[in-house]
Amino acid sequence: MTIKDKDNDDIQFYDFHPTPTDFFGEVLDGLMNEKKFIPPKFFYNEKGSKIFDAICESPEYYPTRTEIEILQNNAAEISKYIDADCLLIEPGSGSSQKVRLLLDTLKPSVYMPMDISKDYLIQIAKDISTEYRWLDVHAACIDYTDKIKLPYNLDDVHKVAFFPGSSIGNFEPSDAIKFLENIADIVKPGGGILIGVDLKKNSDVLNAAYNDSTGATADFNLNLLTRINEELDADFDLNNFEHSAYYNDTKGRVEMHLKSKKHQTVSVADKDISFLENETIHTENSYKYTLHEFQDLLRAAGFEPLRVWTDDNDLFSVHYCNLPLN
Ligand code: AVJ
Repeated sequence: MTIKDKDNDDIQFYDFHPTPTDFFGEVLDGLMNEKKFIPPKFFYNEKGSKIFDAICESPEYYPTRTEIEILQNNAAEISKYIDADCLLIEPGSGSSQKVRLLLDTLKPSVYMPMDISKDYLIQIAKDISTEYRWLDVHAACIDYTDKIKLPYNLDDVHKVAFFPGSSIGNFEPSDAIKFLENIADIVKPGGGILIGVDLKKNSDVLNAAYNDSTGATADFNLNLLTRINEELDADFDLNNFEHSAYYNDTKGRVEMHLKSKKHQTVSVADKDISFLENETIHTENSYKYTLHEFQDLLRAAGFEPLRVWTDDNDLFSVHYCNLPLN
C-alpha cells in the first residue's frame, strides 16, 4: 500500500457561498399559510442534531442501525459496482459517519463531502483526512437543494454520489426526481449513485419509529418551537403543543405535526399567530417506498437500477444505480 505524502489533515476546500437560510422569513411564511407548516431542515440546530442522534439510539427507530448493518454486510459487493480511484461525492455529508463504513473497501481517490455548515464541514473533512492518510478530501460548502456544481471536472474519473439515511424521503416524490436529475448531471453518464431508502412496511412499525418510547422524537419535534422562541423572539408555550406523528397510508408517508392543545394565540416577533384547538403545524414528511416504486423513481431521473441490498426483515434498502452512457 502506498501512503500519499500529504500533511496529516490537508484538505482542499471549495466555498460556493450558499445563501444563508432565512429562518425568520420561512417560519413566518409557513405559519401564515392556510395550512401551517415549517420545513424540516430547521430541526437541525446544534441541539436538534444531538436529539436526532438520540432518536437513532432509540429501540424503535430502526432506519439508522439497519442501514449501517446493510452497508457493513455488503461493502465488498457494493465495491464491485464502484471503481477504486473514483470520486465519491456526498451531498449533505453532516458528520460523514456512514461513509466511513465504505472507505477502506471502496478505496476512492477523492472523497468530496458537501454541506451547508462551513465550519463543521471543514472540521469533519480534516478528521477524515487525518484518519485516511491515502485519501484526498475535497470539501465543498454548498446547499444541496440548489443546483450542485463540481468545483472542477474530471471527465475520465468514475463519479459516484452517496446519499444515505433516507434523506430522499423528505422530498415530495416530484422533487426527489428533480434532485436525482441534479445528481445525474454531476456524475455524468457512466457515473452512479448509492442511495439509502426506507421501505414501506406494517404501519405499526412505522408509527412506533416516529413515536419512540424514549420520547426523543417528541423532543426533536418540539425543539423546533424552542428554537423559534430563542432565535425569533416568539412565545410558544411548549405545554400547549404536542408531538403528533403517524403513517398516512394514502400518501405513503409518515407525517409529523405539532398539535395545538387548545385555542391560543402565539406571537412571533411582531406577528400574532392564532391556533384553533387541534390545529397543527406540519413539520415533516418522510416518504416510504417499495423497492419497485423507488426503482421507478430512479428510472424517471434517468438512472438504471443495478442492484439493491436489504436487511433480513426488509425494513430498509440501499440501491446502486448507474447513469447509462447513452
Ligand atoms: C433524517 C429525514 C431520514 O425521516 O426518518 C427521524 C428524520 N424525523 N425521526 C426520517 C426523522 C423523525 C429522518 N430523516
